[in-house]
Amino acid sequence: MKKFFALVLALCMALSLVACGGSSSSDTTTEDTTGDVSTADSVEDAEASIAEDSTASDGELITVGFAQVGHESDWRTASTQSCQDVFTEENGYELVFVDCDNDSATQLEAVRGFIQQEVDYIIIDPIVSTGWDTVLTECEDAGIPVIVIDRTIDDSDKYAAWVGSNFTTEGLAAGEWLNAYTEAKGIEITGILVIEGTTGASATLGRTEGFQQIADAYGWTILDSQDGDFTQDGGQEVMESYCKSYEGQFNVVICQNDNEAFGAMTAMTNAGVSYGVDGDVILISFDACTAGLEYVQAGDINADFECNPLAAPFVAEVIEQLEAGETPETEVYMEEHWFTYDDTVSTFTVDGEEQTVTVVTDEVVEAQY
Ligand code: GZL
Repeated sequence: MKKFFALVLALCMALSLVACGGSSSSDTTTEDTTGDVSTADSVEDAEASIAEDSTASDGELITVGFAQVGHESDWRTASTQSCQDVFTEENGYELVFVDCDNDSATQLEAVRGFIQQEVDYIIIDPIVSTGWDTVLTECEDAGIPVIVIDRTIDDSDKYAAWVGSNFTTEGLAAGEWLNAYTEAKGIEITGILVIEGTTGASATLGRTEGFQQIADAYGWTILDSQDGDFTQDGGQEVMESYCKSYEGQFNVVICQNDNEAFGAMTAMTNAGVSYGVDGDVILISFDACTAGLEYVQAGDINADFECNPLAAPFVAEVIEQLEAGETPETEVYMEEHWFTYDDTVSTFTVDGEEQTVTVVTDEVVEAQY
């Protein structure tokens, strides 16, 4: 949309110059709207940077089309809110938001709609990691930069940057923590059940891959691994089926996000299966949303491996860099923490790198997204 205003403005200037007998110039000077451009090392830095540099080169609002996965989880709500808080008119943006309701066809349609609307930038959180090259080529042909957040696109590199998390590391961390915890507690793992996220989502693929690597390394038995679609209902449905099919055969449940864990807790309670720090089943989750940390603090979830949803300030930094003609980092990784009920395991290693845990307290819960 900015391009449209710039064209109209240039035409008006040309006409006014001709009308005044002056010569018109086809060159337009682009004021450099930003001074220092740095990759934010904290949300606060990024937000401060937005406040300073948020106008487009021609002073018009920067229109941003955002094709969001859906509204399936607390994590997703926080991710959407982060974008709505950053891409405001006050910060120099017009946000065109589409909730794609976990439907890939809808998401592709939304991106094509942004192209037709001639937005200035497109943000995509891809529901699944494949099927993207055609539409990203259309964005490239339209001259609209794409920024990918959170989940990854694995069949095309036609985007300016990706801001998100290392899902495989999250899976590795969960596995290594589980090994350290069961060793410290003298627990023998009899069987593991996994409730996966949405099939084909890179978050699912990465967490599954990372945890499977550790399970293979320690010779653990994963009895089953089914799709819970990152929802509470999905987690409950899969866990209900597991409680029937694997009664008495498992003492570890891995849920690939908090909302699945909430559903799994309901199913295990209904089936008379105890879980958590004082239960028969060790319950591990991912995301570490506020509600998830409350369950960790209560001892119902043994450990919660964070996936940070607050990407928007870093996306805005990328847009400011592009506006200034700079080349952004192609990958920006979010900072993440591993949360536990207590410090039975205070440190452990992942790929030889020491990891620390954060014991959940009232202050930790209060500060979470
Ligand atoms: C992970 C994100 C996942 C969360 C779920 O980065 O894509 O999708 O783990 C969400 O809560 O549904």
